[in-house]
Amino acid sequence: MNGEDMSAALLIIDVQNDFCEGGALAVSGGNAIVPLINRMQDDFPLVLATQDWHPPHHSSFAANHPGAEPFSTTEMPYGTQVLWPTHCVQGSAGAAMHPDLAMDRVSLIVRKGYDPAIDSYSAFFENDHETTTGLAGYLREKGVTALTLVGLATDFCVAYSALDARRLGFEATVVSEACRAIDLDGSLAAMTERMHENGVVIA
Ligand code: VGL
Ligand code: ZN
Repeated sequence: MNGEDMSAALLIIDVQNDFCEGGALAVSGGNAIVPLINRMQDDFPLVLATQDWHPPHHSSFAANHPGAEPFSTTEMPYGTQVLWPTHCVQGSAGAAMHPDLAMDRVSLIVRKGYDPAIDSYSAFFENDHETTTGLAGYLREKGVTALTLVGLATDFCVAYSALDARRLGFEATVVSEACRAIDLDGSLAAMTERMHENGVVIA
């Protein structure tokens, strides 16, 4: 890849301790993608990351809905919401990036999910699909037109970010060997189909 060309960026999604082995919402094989993501960074002039970053009283946590089991769903004003185990609490060890993830070349970390009332899977919009994180403006000002997405989890934050990237007019490629899925009730197949339908390249 041309080192002068800033049009391609690598977007590393939520490679945080809570999504890796031993974490509160561990994604099977999450650790295994870290060396691959570290190597991939060399191929991109711009590297960005997201960090799931919830207050303790976040409404996506089952623990904040008396009687609700983790991985059940509830209706929120913005639609159906999965109730997750408590994870990625602001400032906790679980919310930190995986210690082996190379961060030196990461120029921007987008934190998301900090509004207690709304979850945010996508790097671009919260789950109301309206409240922006500001990432699209950053990428446009940098002249980025094509995004490569890697990280956790394929069927949630990676997929929603890739779909929003397409909706905003960016090219989007998801490198599946550098991602791992939660796969809740067929979510991986469903989100893979949605990504295909919307022009996300799955490599
Ligand atoms: C994620 C569930 C809850 C993700 C974040 O990073 O895919 N999934 N919060
Ligand atoms: Zn979360």
